[in-house]
Amino acid sequence: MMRFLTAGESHGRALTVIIEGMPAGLEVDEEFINKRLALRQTGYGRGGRMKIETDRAILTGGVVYGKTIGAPLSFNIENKDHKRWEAAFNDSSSGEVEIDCDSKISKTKAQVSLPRPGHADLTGVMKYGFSDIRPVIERASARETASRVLAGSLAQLLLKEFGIRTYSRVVSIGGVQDKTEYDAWDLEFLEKSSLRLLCDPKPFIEEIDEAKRNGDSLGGVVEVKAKGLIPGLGSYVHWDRRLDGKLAQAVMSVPAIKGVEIGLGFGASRLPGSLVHDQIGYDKGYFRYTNHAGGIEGGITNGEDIIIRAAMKPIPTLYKPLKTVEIKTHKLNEASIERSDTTAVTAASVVVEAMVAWVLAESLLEKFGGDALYDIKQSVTAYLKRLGEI
Ligand code: EPS
Repeated sequence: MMRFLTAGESHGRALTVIIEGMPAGLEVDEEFINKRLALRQTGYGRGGRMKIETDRAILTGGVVYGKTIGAPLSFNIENKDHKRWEAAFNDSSSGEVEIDCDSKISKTKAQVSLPRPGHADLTGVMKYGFSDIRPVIERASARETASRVLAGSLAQLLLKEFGIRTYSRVVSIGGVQDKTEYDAWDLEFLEKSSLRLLCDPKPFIEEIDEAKRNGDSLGGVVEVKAKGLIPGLGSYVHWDRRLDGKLAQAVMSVPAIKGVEIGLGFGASRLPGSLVHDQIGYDKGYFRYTNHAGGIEGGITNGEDIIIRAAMKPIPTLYKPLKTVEIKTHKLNEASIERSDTTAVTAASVVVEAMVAWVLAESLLEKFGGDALYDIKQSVTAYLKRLGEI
């Protein structure tokens, strides 16, 4: 079984990732991993923090001679901003210490007592019994998504060995939408786009600038595509083995994601069956004339591309704050302002792709599992022979 655990706070010393279940013999391409981490840091509309951090994977276990050895893999990602927060983390006065932030709020106490609507601030304080929101912010922060991209990049390296590749793009930010169809992706254009868009970014940049001027924030929609799928990953035999269900859970677990669609998604509910279901053809293997199902039928990959979209809500920190209640006095007030991004939809596209890659790698190992990459390749070859695909 594959799984990964993450630890670490947004301004703590480092993030830690432990990845279990990777077969032995996989080449760990650190340059690729670091490229994915760097990609997550991009995107017009991010705040000051990304100028401080340069996320890099520090390998601490599980690799010998550049390859996995079947043991857990472990990595750290340094938080450069920790320097500024070290005193607060060691502070026994629980948040009275001042932090020198390089943002609009120059000196601030670590302590936070005005929960931001839409954030984990209030639910976290209630659940864990804190008298200060700081401990909640630190772990609930989307900084943790750097760890997910790291784990996802290992999954991508494994998938590549089987010819399976994942891609991601931004579909909309706020009210501005890219109308490009999923089968018209220009990957070269996409890789050069600062917002991970397939179209002209100008209206998107204007939308972000306006939100920033208004002290507001923006959400959006991202889309992930996986190509080269082996038919037969996932299963219909039990609810927790359905691949669409697993993907939805993994994608929904990304902070701020509020909706997930596969293939036509909600659109399928508005059309008759004759326009929804993908007709079947055969040419040295089965294929579908369309891909409205988004590559999954009966909870199982059918070999077509997986298409999955996720809707991200706007970031809860607003420079023009919403109403809230102070947690000690219960007096009405305005929510706290933490340094934040106007939008992070571009980053979310990379994170969602990482989670999709993770679930696909997990499903691949579930079907063809083995301790060594060589054994898994043998199983896949035998299976594809049985299907008549090789
Ligand atoms: C985040 C707040 C900001 C973001 C952060 C997520 O960080 P800070 O509080 O240090 O300004 O930049 O995102 C990251 C650090 C990251 O790596 O993506 C939050 O509250 O979720």
